[in-house]
Amino acid sequence: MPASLARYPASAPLDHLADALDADGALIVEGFLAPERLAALNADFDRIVAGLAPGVRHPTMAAMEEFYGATTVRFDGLPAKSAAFVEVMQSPVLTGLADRYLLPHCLDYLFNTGQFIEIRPGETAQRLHRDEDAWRFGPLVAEGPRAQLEVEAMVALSDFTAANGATQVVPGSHLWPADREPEPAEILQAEMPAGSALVYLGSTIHGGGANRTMADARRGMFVGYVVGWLRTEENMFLTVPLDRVRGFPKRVQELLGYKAHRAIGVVDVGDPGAVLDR
Ligand SMILES: O=C(O)CCC(=O)C(=O)O
Ligand SMILES: [Fe+2]
Repeated sequence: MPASLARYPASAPLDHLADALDADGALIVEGFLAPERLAALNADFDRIVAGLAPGVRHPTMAAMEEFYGATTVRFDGLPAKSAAFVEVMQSPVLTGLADRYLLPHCLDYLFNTGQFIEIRPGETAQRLHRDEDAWRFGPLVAEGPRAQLEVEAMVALSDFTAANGATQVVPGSHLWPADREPEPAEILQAEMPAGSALVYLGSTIHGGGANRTMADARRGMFVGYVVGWLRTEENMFLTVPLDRVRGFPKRVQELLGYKAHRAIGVVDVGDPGAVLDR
């Protein structure tokens, strides 16, 4: 296991990023956001976060409420809330990696969820997990080596430090059997400056860190893609109003679900994109 996560500039060849992801299941892309885009995202989100309380506002079950944190502010629907976010969704680094890891297993992938995640002082460490476990329902999904389902990034919108809740990651865990638990020495933290991104696979063990500071909120943004035959975690059809979708580039419309995966996701047994012309 490496003592630290591999770090590459956003301009690095995709092959180098993929080599690191193959080996460790995670890496840090430095300078993922240009400074102007980082500032635009923070300005868009500042307006929203000011009016939101921490914790889950409409819980579905106690386990998820605990998972999402008591002093963490989270919201989704980001494509409708920030034009800069719509640009991030089309990032050549993330879509290039999604092409590489997901297209072998599907006709096209979908945008799974975008989440603003601000871990505030006093938050405890999130349970370590694999994001792809969202789709693991007992015997329905086999254990062991399997197709990659997700490519994801946790983008730092503020500096991520060990003390303020930088994401915990277990390099190499994307290759482990499902029941292997990490030893404390196998868990690293993705410390990185604002604008950098932790890129990882759906099979990599990770979790939000504890915020042990008095006043330093850790602000991150989750951006993830999933094979097109799974139901997305975020219900994009409800979080992004149709009128906003109509104004997006065609590729973004497709990523939000306005494209059929063969017989899945159809409208009137045909192309769901047709509803955008109505
Ligand atoms: O906030 C973080 O650093 C990670 C959050 C996470 O892994 C999740 O909510 O699934
Ligand atoms: Fe996660």
